[in-house]
Amino acid sequence: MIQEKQILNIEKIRADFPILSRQVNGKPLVYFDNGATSQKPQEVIDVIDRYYQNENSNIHRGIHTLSQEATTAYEEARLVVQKFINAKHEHEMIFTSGTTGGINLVASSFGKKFLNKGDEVIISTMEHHSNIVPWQMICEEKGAVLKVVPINDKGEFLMEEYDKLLSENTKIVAVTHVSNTLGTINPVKEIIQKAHQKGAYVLIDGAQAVPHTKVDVQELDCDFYAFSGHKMLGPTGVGILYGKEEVLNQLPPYQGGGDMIKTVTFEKTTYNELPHKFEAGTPNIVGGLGLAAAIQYMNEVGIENIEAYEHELLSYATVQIKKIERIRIIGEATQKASVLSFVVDGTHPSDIGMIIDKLGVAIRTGHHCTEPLMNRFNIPGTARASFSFYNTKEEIDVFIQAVERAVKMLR
Ligand code: C6P
Repeated sequence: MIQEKQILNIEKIRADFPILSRQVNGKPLVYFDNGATSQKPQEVIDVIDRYYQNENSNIHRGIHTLSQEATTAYEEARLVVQKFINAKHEHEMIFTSGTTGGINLVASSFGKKFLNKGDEVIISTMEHHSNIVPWQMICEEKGAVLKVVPINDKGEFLMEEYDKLLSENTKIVAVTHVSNTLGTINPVKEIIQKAHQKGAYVLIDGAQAVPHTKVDVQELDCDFYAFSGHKMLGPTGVGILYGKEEVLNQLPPYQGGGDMIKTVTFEKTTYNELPHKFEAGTPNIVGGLGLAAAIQYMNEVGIENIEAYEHELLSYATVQIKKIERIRIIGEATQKASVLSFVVDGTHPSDIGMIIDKLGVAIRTGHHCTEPLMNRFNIPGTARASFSFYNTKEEIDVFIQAVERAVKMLR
Protein backbone atom coordinates (compact mmCIF):
# COMPACT_ATOMS: atom_id res chain seq x y z
CA MET A 1 0.00 0.00 0.00
CA ILE A 2 1.48 3.35 -0.91
CA GLN A 3 2.04 5.62 2.04
CA GLU A 4 0.71 8.82 0.46
CA LYS A 5 -2.88 7.64 1.01
CA GLN A 6 -2.33 7.66 4.75
CA ILE A 7 -1.54 11.37 4.93
CA LEU A 8 -4.18 12.69 2.53
CA ASN A 9 -7.39 11.48 0.98
CA ILE A 10 -5.84 11.88 -2.44
CA GLU A 11 -8.76 10.55 -4.53
CA LYS A 12 -11.10 13.06 -2.93
CA ILE A 13 -8.62 15.89 -3.33
CA ARG A 14 -7.99 15.11 -6.99
CA ALA A 15 -11.73 15.01 -7.67
CA ASP A 16 -11.90 18.62 -6.44
CA PHE A 17 -9.60 19.80 -9.28
CA PRO A 18 -11.53 19.47 -12.56
CA ILE A 19 -8.49 20.01 -14.80
CA LEU A 20 -6.69 16.98 -13.37
CA SER A 21 -9.05 14.64 -15.19
CA ARG A 22 -8.32 16.02 -18.65
CA GLN A 23 -6.12 14.44 -21.27
CA VAL A 24 -3.17 16.10 -22.95
CA ASN A 25 -1.91 14.73 -26.26
CA GLY A 26 -4.12 11.71 -25.73
CA LYS A 27 -2.63 10.89 -22.32
CA PRO A 28 -3.83 11.64 -18.80
CA LEU A 29 -2.41 14.98 -17.70
CA VAL A 30 0.48 14.80 -15.26
CA TYR A 31 0.80 18.37 -14.06
CA PHE A 32 4.22 19.00 -12.53
CA ASP A 33 4.45 22.74 -13.24
CA ASN A 34 3.04 23.86 -9.92
CA GLY A 35 5.95 26.24 -9.33
CA ALA A 36 4.75 28.30 -12.29
CA THR A 37 1.11 28.20 -11.21
CA SER A 38 -1.06 25.72 -9.32
CA GLN A 39 -4.35 24.28 -10.51
CA LYS A 40 -7.60 25.46 -8.91
CA PRO A 41 -10.15 23.49 -6.91
CA GLN A 42 -13.85 23.70 -7.77
CA GLU A 43 -14.50 25.84 -4.66
CA VAL A 44 -12.25 28.60 -6.03
CA ILE A 45 -13.76 28.36 -9.52
CA ASP A 46 -17.25 28.54 -7.97
CA VAL A 47 -16.44 31.65 -5.94
CA ILE A 48 -15.27 33.45 -9.09
CA ASP A 49 -18.30 32.30 -11.05
CA ARG A 50 -20.74 33.24 -8.27
CA TYR A 51 -19.20 36.66 -7.82
CA TYR A 52 -19.73 37.66 -11.43
CA GLN A 53 -23.17 36.05 -11.61
CA ASN A 54 -24.59 37.48 -8.38
CA GLU A 55 -22.37 39.86 -6.49
CA ASN A 56 -20.34 41.97 -8.93
CA SER A 57 -19.93 45.52 -7.74
CA ASN A 58 -17.14 47.96 -6.90
CA ILE A 59 -15.91 48.18 -3.31
CA HIS A 60 -15.31 50.96 -0.75
CA ARG A 61 -17.39 53.33 -2.88
CA GLY A 62 -21.07 52.53 -3.08
CA ILE A 63 -23.79 52.87 -0.49
CA HIS A 64 -25.98 50.42 -2.39
CA THR A 65 -26.41 46.85 -1.19
CA LEU A 66 -24.29 45.11 -3.82
CA SER A 67 -21.35 47.39 -3.18
CA GLN A 68 -21.61 46.91 0.56
CA GLU A 69 -21.79 43.14 0.17
CA ALA A 70 -18.75 43.14 -2.09
CA THR A 71 -16.85 45.39 0.33
CA THR A 72 -17.65 43.11 3.26
CA ALA A 73 -16.62 40.01 1.32
CA TYR A 74 -13.34 41.60 0.22
CA GLU A 75 -12.48 42.77 3.74
CA GLU A 76 -13.36 39.33 5.11
CA ALA A 77 -10.91 37.87 2.58
CA ARG A 78 -8.23 40.11 4.06
CA LEU A 79 -8.98 38.62 7.49
CA VAL A 80 -8.66 35.09 6.11
CA VAL A 81 -5.19 35.90 4.81
CA GLN A 82 -4.22 37.63 8.06
CA LYS A 83 -5.11 34.54 10.05
CA PHE A 84 -3.35 32.25 7.57
CA ILE A 85 0.03 33.94 7.96
CA ASN A 86 -0.63 35.00 11.57
CA ALA A 87 -0.16 38.74 11.07
CA LYS A 88 -0.90 40.98 14.03
CA HIS A 89 -3.23 43.39 12.20
CA GLU A 90 -5.51 43.04 9.21
CA HIS A 91 -4.30 46.39 7.83
CA GLU A 92 -0.83 44.86 7.49
CA MET A 93 -2.21 42.84 4.53
CA ILE A 94 -1.84 44.83 1.31
CA PHE A 95 -3.61 43.31 -1.67
CA THR A 96 -1.27 43.39 -4.67
CA SER A 97 -1.20 41.90 -8.16
CA GLY A 98 1.21 39.20 -6.94
CA THR A 99 4.70 38.69 -5.56
CA THR A 100 6.20 40.87 -8.28
CA GLY A 101 3.77 43.67 -7.46
CA GLY A 102 4.58 43.44 -3.75
CA ILE A 103 8.34 43.51 -4.19
CA ASN A 104 8.16 46.44 -6.61
CA LEU A 105 6.02 48.30 -4.08
CA VAL A 106 8.61 47.83 -1.33
CA ALA A 107 11.64 48.51 -3.54
CA SER A 108 10.08 51.75 -4.76
CA SER A 109 8.54 53.08 -1.52
CA PHE A 110 11.22 51.82 0.86
CA GLY A 111 13.92 52.94 -1.57
CA LYS A 112 12.47 56.46 -1.81
CA LYS A 113 12.34 56.81 1.94
CA PHE A 114 15.38 54.94 3.21
CA LEU A 115 18.00 54.48 0.47
CA ASN A 116 20.74 57.01 -0.10
CA LYS A 117 24.01 57.09 -1.95
CA GLY A 118 26.40 54.40 -0.70
CA ASP A 119 23.71 52.43 1.18
CA GLU A 120 23.60 48.70 0.57
CA VAL A 121 20.88 46.23 -0.36
CA ILE A 122 21.59 42.50 0.09
CA ILE A 123 19.98 39.76 -2.01
CA SER A 124 21.14 36.19 -2.76
CA THR A 125 22.33 34.33 -5.85
CA MET A 126 19.16 32.23 -5.98
CA GLU A 127 16.70 35.14 -6.33
CA HIS A 128 13.95 35.23 -8.93
CA HIS A 129 14.25 38.18 -11.33
CA SER A 130 11.33 39.74 -9.41
CA ASN A 131 13.59 40.02 -6.39
CA ILE A 132 16.60 41.28 -8.34
CA VAL A 133 15.47 43.78 -10.94
CA PRO A 134 13.33 46.07 -8.71
CA TRP A 135 16.34 46.40 -6.37
CA GLN A 136 18.71 47.08 -9.25
CA MET A 137 16.36 49.79 -10.50
CA ILE A 138 16.08 51.58 -7.16
CA CYS A 139 19.80 51.16 -6.38
CA GLU A 140 20.63 52.78 -9.70
CA GLU A 141 18.25 55.64 -9.00
CA LYS A 142 19.56 56.23 -5.48
CA GLY A 143 23.25 55.42 -5.96
CA ALA A 144 22.93 52.48 -3.58
CA VAL A 145 24.91 49.26 -3.96
CA LEU A 146 23.49 45.77 -4.53
CA LYS A 147 25.37 42.98 -2.73
CA VAL A 148 24.79 39.29 -3.46
CA VAL A 149 25.18 36.42 -1.00
CA PRO A 150 26.74 33.43 -2.78
CA ILE A 151 25.55 29.83 -2.54
CA ASN A 152 27.37 26.49 -2.39
CA ASP A 153 27.25 23.72 -5.03
CA LYS A 154 24.25 22.12 -3.31
CA GLY A 155 22.36 25.38 -3.72
CA GLU A 156 22.50 26.49 -0.10
CA PHE A 157 22.72 30.06 1.17
CA LEU A 158 26.18 30.72 2.61
CA MET A 159 25.56 32.17 6.05
CA GLU A 160 29.22 33.00 6.72
CA GLU A 161 29.37 35.03 3.48
CA TYR A 162 26.17 36.81 4.51
CA ASP A 163 27.80 37.68 7.85
CA LYS A 164 30.66 39.26 5.95
CA LEU A 165 28.36 41.33 3.70
CA LEU A 166 26.10 42.62 6.50
CA SER A 167 27.21 45.98 7.83
CA GLU A 168 25.92 49.29 9.18
CA ASN A 169 25.49 50.29 5.51
CA THR A 170 22.95 47.52 4.90
CA LYS A 171 19.50 49.07 4.72
CA ILE A 172 17.46 46.11 3.54
CA VAL A 173 17.94 42.39 2.93
CA ALA A 174 15.64 40.77 0.35
CA VAL A 175 15.79 36.98 0.05
CA THR A 176 13.59 34.18 -1.09
CA HIS A 177 12.09 31.80 1.46
CA VAL A 178 12.11 28.90 -1.02
CA SER A 179 14.01 28.90 -4.31
CA ASN A 180 11.73 28.30 -7.32
CA THR A 181 14.56 26.70 -9.27
CA LEU A 182 16.43 24.70 -6.63
CA GLY A 183 13.76 24.07 -4.02
CA THR A 184 16.16 25.23 -1.30
CA ILE A 185 14.41 26.32 1.90
CA ASN A 186 16.43 29.19 3.27
CA PRO A 187 17.04 29.74 7.01
CA VAL A 188 15.06 32.96 6.85
CA LYS A 189 14.58 33.32 10.59
CA GLU A 190 18.32 33.48 11.13
CA ILE A 191 18.75 35.76 8.11
CA ILE A 192 16.14 38.13 9.57
CA GLN A 193 17.65 38.12 13.08
CA LYS A 194 21.11 38.92 11.76
CA ALA A 195 19.83 41.78 9.58
CA HIS A 196 17.90 43.26 12.50
CA GLN A 197 21.03 43.17 14.65
CA LYS A 198 22.60 45.52 12.11
CA GLY A 199 19.49 47.71 11.99
CA ALA A 200 18.50 46.55 8.48
CA TYR A 201 14.96 45.70 7.35
CA VAL A 202 14.07 42.40 5.70
CA LEU A 203 11.77 41.44 2.84
CA ILE A 204 11.05 37.76 2.26
CA ASP A 205 9.89 36.55 -1.15
CA GLY A 206 7.41 33.88 -0.13
CA ALA A 207 6.08 33.00 -3.60
CA GLN A 208 7.23 29.37 -3.35
CA ALA A 209 6.91 28.99 0.41
CA VAL A 210 3.32 29.88 1.30
CA PRO A 211 1.83 27.14 -0.93
CA HIS A 212 3.94 24.45 0.73
CA THR A 213 4.76 25.29 4.33
CA LYS A 214 3.36 27.06 7.39
CA VAL A 215 4.34 30.72 7.39
CA ASP A 216 3.99 32.77 10.57
CA VAL A 217 5.12 36.33 9.92
CA GLN A 218 5.17 37.26 13.61
CA GLU A 219 7.34 34.29 14.45
CA LEU A 220 9.68 35.09 11.55
CA ASP A 221 9.68 38.76 12.57
CA CYS A 222 10.18 39.83 8.91
CA ASP A 223 9.35 43.41 7.97
CA PHE A 224 7.81 42.46 4.61
CA TYR A 225 6.60 39.17 3.18
CA ALA A 226 5.32 38.93 -0.42
CA PHE A 227 3.43 36.10 -2.14
CA SER A 228 1.08 35.31 -5.05
CA GLY A 229 -2.41 33.82 -5.01
CA HIS A 230 -2.06 31.81 -8.19
CA LYS A 231 0.69 29.52 -6.89
CA MET A 232 -1.48 28.49 -3.93
CA LEU A 233 -4.73 27.41 -5.62
CA GLY A 234 -6.03 30.97 -6.07
CA PRO A 235 -6.57 33.08 -9.19
CA THR A 236 -3.88 34.98 -11.10
CA GLY A 237 -3.51 38.73 -10.67
CA VAL A 238 -3.79 38.80 -6.89
CA GLY A 239 -1.24 38.55 -4.12
CA ILE A 240 -0.38 39.82 -0.70
CA LEU A 241 2.30 42.07 0.64
CA TYR A 242 2.52 41.76 4.39
CA GLY A 243 4.29 44.66 6.07
CA LYS A 244 4.72 45.50 9.74
CA GLU A 245 2.40 48.33 10.66
CA GLU A 246 5.16 50.57 12.03
CA VAL A 247 7.26 50.08 8.89
CA LEU A 248 4.43 50.54 6.39
CA ASN A 249 3.38 53.71 8.20
CA GLN A 250 6.77 55.24 7.50
CA LEU A 251 6.70 54.54 3.75
CA PRO A 252 5.32 56.93 1.12
CA PRO A 253 2.48 55.63 -1.09
CA TYR A 254 3.50 53.59 -4.13
CA GLN A 255 0.85 54.67 -6.62
CA GLY A 256 -1.62 57.53 -6.59
CA GLY A 257 -5.31 57.21 -7.42
CA GLY A 258 -8.71 56.40 -5.98
CA ASP A 259 -9.04 54.74 -2.57
CA MET A 260 -5.53 55.67 -1.38
CA ILE A 261 -6.48 59.25 -0.50
CA LYS A 262 -8.22 60.98 2.38
CA THR A 263 -8.72 64.37 0.73
CA VAL A 264 -7.60 65.82 -2.58
CA THR A 265 -7.26 69.45 -3.58
CA PHE A 266 -5.13 70.81 -6.40
CA GLU A 267 -2.80 72.19 -3.75
CA LYS A 268 -2.40 69.11 -1.57
CA THR A 269 -3.51 65.51 -1.13
CA THR A 270 -3.65 63.66 2.17
CA TYR A 271 -3.36 59.90 2.20
CA ASN A 272 -5.62 57.17 3.51
CA GLU A 273 -4.86 54.86 6.42
CA LEU A 274 -3.33 51.41 6.00
CA PRO A 275 -3.92 49.25 4.06
CA HIS A 276 -5.71 51.55 1.59
CA LYS A 277 -2.76 53.93 1.32
CA PHE A 278 -1.06 51.22 -0.75
CA GLU A 279 -4.12 50.08 -2.70
CA ALA A 280 -4.75 52.72 -5.36
CA GLY A 281 -7.55 52.09 -7.85
CA THR A 282 -10.14 49.35 -8.17
CA PRO A 283 -8.47 46.15 -6.99
CA ASN A 284 -8.83 42.60 -8.23
CA ILE A 285 -11.92 42.06 -6.09
CA VAL A 286 -12.77 38.58 -7.28
CA GLY A 287 -9.08 37.72 -6.98
CA GLY A 288 -9.21 38.52 -3.27
CA LEU A 289 -12.30 36.37 -2.81
CA GLY A 290 -10.72 33.54 -4.79
CA LEU A 291 -7.56 33.75 -2.70
CA ALA A 292 -9.59 33.47 0.51
CA ALA A 293 -11.40 30.42 -0.90
CA ALA A 294 -8.03 28.89 -1.80
CA ILE A 295 -6.73 29.43 1.72
CA GLN A 296 -9.87 27.91 3.17
CA TYR A 297 -9.28 24.86 0.98
CA MET A 298 -5.66 24.58 2.11
CA ASN A 299 -6.75 24.94 5.73
CA GLU A 300 -9.17 22.05 5.32
CA VAL A 301 -6.44 19.81 3.90
CA GLY A 302 -4.02 21.09 6.55
CA ILE A 303 -0.74 22.81 5.72
CA GLU A 304 1.22 20.32 7.87
CA ASN A 305 -0.33 17.44 5.88
CA ILE A 306 0.47 19.20 2.62
CA GLU A 307 4.08 19.66 3.67
CA ALA A 308 4.54 16.07 4.86
CA TYR A 309 2.90 14.61 1.78
CA GLU A 310 4.86 16.76 -0.68
CA HIS A 311 8.05 15.84 1.14
CA GLU A 312 7.29 12.18 0.47
CA LEU A 313 6.66 12.92 -3.19
CA LEU A 314 9.96 14.78 -3.48
CA SER A 315 11.95 12.02 -1.75
CA TYR A 316 10.38 9.38 -3.95
CA ALA A 317 10.97 11.34 -7.18
CA THR A 318 14.56 12.13 -6.19
CA VAL A 319 15.41 8.46 -5.62
CA GLN A 320 13.75 7.44 -8.90
CA ILE A 321 15.30 10.13 -11.09
CA LYS A 322 18.80 9.36 -9.84
CA LYS A 323 18.47 5.91 -11.42
CA ILE A 324 18.35 7.44 -14.90
CA GLU A 325 21.70 7.67 -16.65
CA ARG A 326 23.25 11.10 -17.36
CA ILE A 327 20.85 12.93 -15.04
CA ARG A 328 22.27 15.56 -12.74
CA ILE A 329 20.07 17.16 -10.09
CA ILE A 330 20.55 20.91 -9.70
CA GLY A 331 19.74 21.86 -6.12
CA GLU A 332 20.49 19.29 -3.45
CA ALA A 333 20.07 21.37 -0.33
CA THR A 334 19.47 19.53 2.93
CA GLN A 335 16.28 21.55 3.43
CA LYS A 336 14.18 21.36 0.25
CA ALA A 337 10.60 21.97 -0.84
CA SER A 338 8.91 20.01 -3.62
CA VAL A 339 11.02 21.14 -6.58
CA LEU A 340 13.15 18.77 -8.63
CA SER A 341 15.40 20.53 -11.14
CA PHE A 342 17.71 18.51 -13.34
CA VAL A 343 19.86 18.56 -16.43
CA VAL A 344 20.77 15.73 -18.74
CA ASP A 345 24.35 16.22 -19.77
CA GLY A 346 24.62 16.69 -23.53
CA THR A 347 20.98 17.70 -24.08
CA HIS A 348 18.98 20.92 -23.84
CA PRO A 349 16.29 20.99 -21.12
CA SER A 350 13.61 22.18 -23.53
CA ASP A 351 14.07 19.02 -25.66
CA ILE A 352 13.25 16.92 -22.59
CA GLY A 353 10.25 19.15 -21.85
CA MET A 354 8.90 18.86 -25.39
CA ILE A 355 9.25 15.08 -25.55
CA ILE A 356 7.58 14.42 -22.22
CA ASP A 357 4.78 16.88 -23.04
CA LYS A 358 3.84 14.51 -25.86
CA LEU A 359 3.36 11.91 -23.13
CA GLY A 360 1.06 14.19 -21.14
CA VAL A 361 3.65 15.37 -18.62
CA ALA A 362 3.86 19.13 -18.00
CA ILE A 363 7.11 20.46 -16.54
CA ARG A 364 8.90 23.78 -16.94
CA THR A 365 12.21 24.13 -18.73
CA GLY A 366 14.59 27.06 -19.07
CA HIS A 367 16.12 29.56 -16.66
CA HIS A 368 12.96 29.91 -14.52
CA CYS A 369 13.51 33.68 -14.27
CA THR A 370 16.74 33.02 -12.36
CA GLU A 371 19.39 33.74 -14.99
CA PRO A 372 22.15 34.70 -12.53
CA LEU A 373 21.57 31.38 -10.76
CA MET A 374 21.93 29.52 -14.04
CA ASN A 375 25.20 31.37 -14.61
CA ARG A 376 26.35 30.26 -11.14
CA PHE A 377 25.87 26.63 -12.20
CA ASN A 378 27.19 27.33 -15.68
CA ILE A 379 24.11 25.88 -17.39
CA PRO A 380 21.58 27.45 -19.79
CA GLY A 381 18.62 26.13 -17.84
CA THR A 382 17.10 23.10 -16.15
CA ALA A 383 14.12 20.83 -16.55
CA ARG A 384 12.01 21.39 -13.44
CA ALA A 385 9.27 19.22 -11.97
CA SER A 386 7.44 20.97 -9.14
CA PHE A 387 4.93 18.99 -7.13
CA SER A 388 1.72 19.84 -5.34
CA PHE A 389 -0.30 17.88 -2.80
CA TYR A 390 -2.73 16.73 -5.49
CA ASN A 391 0.07 14.87 -7.31
CA THR A 392 0.74 11.18 -6.73
CA LYS A 393 3.57 8.66 -6.76
CA GLU A 394 1.86 6.99 -9.73
CA GLU A 395 2.24 10.27 -11.62
CA ILE A 396 5.90 10.36 -10.65
CA ASP A 397 6.27 6.88 -12.15
CA VAL A 398 4.76 8.16 -15.42
CA PHE A 399 7.09 11.16 -15.34
CA ILE A 400 10.17 9.01 -14.68
CA GLN A 401 9.31 6.67 -17.56
CA ALA A 402 8.77 9.67 -19.82
CA VAL A 403 12.13 11.21 -18.86
CA GLU A 404 13.86 7.85 -19.38
CA ARG A 405 12.37 7.66 -22.83
CA ALA A 406 13.41 11.24 -23.65
CA VAL A 407 16.96 10.61 -22.45
CA LYS A 408 17.20 7.52 -24.70
CA MET A 409 15.82 9.41 -27.69
CA LEU A 410 18.29 12.25 -27.17
CA ARG A 411 21.31 9.99 -26.79
N1 C6P B 1 7.96 31.96 -10.37
C1 C6P B 1 8.15 29.94 -11.69
O1 C6P B 1 7.81 29.19 -12.62
P1 C6P B 1 4.52 36.36 -9.78
O2 C6P B 1 4.82 36.20 -11.24
O3 C6P B 1 4.54 37.80 -9.34
O4 C6P B 1 3.30 35.61 -9.34
O5 C6P B 1 5.72 35.61 -9.00
C2 C6P B 1 7.05 35.97 -9.24
C3 C6P B 1 7.97 35.11 -8.46
C4 C6P B 1 8.71 35.67 -7.44
N2 C6P B 1 9.50 34.93 -6.66
C5 C6P B 1 9.62 33.60 -6.83
C6 C6P B 1 10.50 32.81 -5.90
C7 C6P B 1 8.91 32.97 -7.85
O6 C6P B 1 9.02 31.66 -8.01
C8 C6P B 1 8.08 33.74 -8.71
C9 C6P B 1 7.37 33.11 -9.86
C10 C6P B 1 7.36 31.20 -11.44
O7 C6P B 1 9.08 29.66 -10.96
C11 C6P B 1 7.15 31.97 -12.70
S1 C6P B 1 8.65 32.64 -13.31
